[in-house]
Amino acid sequence: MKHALLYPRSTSARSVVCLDGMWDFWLEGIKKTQIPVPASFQDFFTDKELRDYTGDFWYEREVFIPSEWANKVISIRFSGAAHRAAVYLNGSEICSHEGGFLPFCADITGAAKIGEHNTLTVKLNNELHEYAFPVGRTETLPNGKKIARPYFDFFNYAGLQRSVHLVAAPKEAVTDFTVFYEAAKVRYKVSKTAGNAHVSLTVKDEEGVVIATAEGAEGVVEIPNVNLWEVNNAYLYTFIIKLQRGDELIDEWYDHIGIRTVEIKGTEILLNGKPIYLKGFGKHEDSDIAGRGYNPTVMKRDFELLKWIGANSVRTSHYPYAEEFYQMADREGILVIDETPAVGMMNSTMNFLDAARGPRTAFFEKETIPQLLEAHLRVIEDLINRDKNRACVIAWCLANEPETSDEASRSYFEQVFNLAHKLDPQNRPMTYTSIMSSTPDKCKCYDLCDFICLNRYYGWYVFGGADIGMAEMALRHELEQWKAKGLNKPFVFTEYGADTDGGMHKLPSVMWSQEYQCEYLEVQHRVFDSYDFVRGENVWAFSDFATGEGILRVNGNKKGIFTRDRQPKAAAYALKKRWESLPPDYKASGYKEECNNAKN
Ligand code: GCB
Repeated sequence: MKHALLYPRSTSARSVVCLDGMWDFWLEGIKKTQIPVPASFQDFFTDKELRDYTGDFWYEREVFIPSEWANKVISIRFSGAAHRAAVYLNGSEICSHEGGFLPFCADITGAAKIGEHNTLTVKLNNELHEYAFPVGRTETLPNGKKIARPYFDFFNYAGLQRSVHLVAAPKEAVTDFTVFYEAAKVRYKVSKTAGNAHVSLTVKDEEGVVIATAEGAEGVVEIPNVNLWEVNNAYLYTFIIKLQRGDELIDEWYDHIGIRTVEIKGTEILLNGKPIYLKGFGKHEDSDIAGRGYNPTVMKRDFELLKWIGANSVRTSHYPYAEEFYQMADREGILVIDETPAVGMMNSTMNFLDAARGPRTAFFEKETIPQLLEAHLRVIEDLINRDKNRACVIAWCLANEPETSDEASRSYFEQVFNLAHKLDPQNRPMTYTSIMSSTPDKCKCYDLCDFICLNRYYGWYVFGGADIGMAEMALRHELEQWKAKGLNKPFVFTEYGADTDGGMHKLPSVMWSQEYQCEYLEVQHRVFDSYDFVRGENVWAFSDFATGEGILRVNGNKKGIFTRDRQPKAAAYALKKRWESLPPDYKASGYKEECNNAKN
């Protein structure tokens, strides 16, 4: 059944049926209705109670299983069902799954009525816990209302937010495919179910011409005159894996794969051996009405905006995105820092504020930690397994803003990093994003990171508005402390930003005005530009997004450089100007020498 975890693709040996569309939907207290999949359930309804609903809810639809599938292994594949799911076919439970951001599948071969309609029911639950991701808790108020208290700053969207597929595959099937490379030499490994079928690999170029072949489940294919995958200039080969017995085709699956290397040397991030400077954003899967639902129209617009503004990178804050996002990043040549759903690892409903104030919450001393660690290791395995062949993925971000100032976080993260290093066949750089209270003197885990990612809000949560001059001093002071450590690693600002009302102008600036967002960014960039080891800037955030309600959020988080409907704020033009003027290898040692030579 593991074969169904591979991205669902129809071939001459496999059939895939997409189950997206209208499904029946109900929860306690509302009449059965229909809602679309994929989407979050919360933003369709006009009733506030429904939007904030916390607990179990159900999706159901009829699924026809064709009689031609009688000899196949039939699975249902969920690209993501948030936050936990139990799946039933014709009333019998066939599987359950914890976690909303990674795919899982269930074998329904035995339970399915072939050549008939079957009833597929999914019971979902969106409660938050301290032992599951994303971390939070669920409270029952004195008035009896159950409510989710996220320890993170995004709306607790849930539902069948990604596509659902039926997959019919042969009994002897490819279950996994892995590539790793030394430039043009591609090592590959095919895993399959039991059986004696012969494995072969064919590689086609973008014109569909076969340029290399290999035999056997494991080996090396040499790509002649390789077109490397580059930023904004992607090249994807098609790798076709076949299982054959004599002339009979048993199974076939393919993937589009870019060839590139990524490594860190000293303070440089190298792509294909050349230094790169990251320019881009932390993002959310978030749009009007669809919520966190996979939304190809919005995704397309986002990639166009990324290109327009001169960005080259995105962090998938704060969870793995839909698989189609990485496929598009692969095609467009956008670099991705791929993040696990490990967010909220601080005992607070406002960790972004506490980040600035730095209270100790002893999160890693909680009794829920062993169970949370288990969940963490599982998502790392599932994430790396899902995205390991994506050229766009240049690094793994193993957590967002954990309380690493706590001594107890050390042994936790040693285990997290060890597993991730062991699992990634391409040995990509690993990191986590560091919260403001994890200053160089307090952080217990930074040395585990191959590059250091700072989320910093000097000029917003601390020293905002009239105090912005102090913000520059404080940021410089912190960077001096990091410098004094002599880490010889790249630093990337993975978050910095200021909430901004897309309609507000004010001269002189005040916080929340578009002018202030521009001034804030100017200060940060002036500081980044004076430190050689700063090798990337990912602004928080790409666009405004939904959060829970509260006195710090005006209908969501407004730190977007674009509004929620993806129109530019004034800062977008300032960023475009800056990013288009920075050379791709900004700050590279070779680049500096060239500049000096040009001056002399
Ligand atoms: C952070 C969090 C992010 C928040 C952001 C903010 O540190 O990582 O999820 O949205 O700050 O705007 O406060």
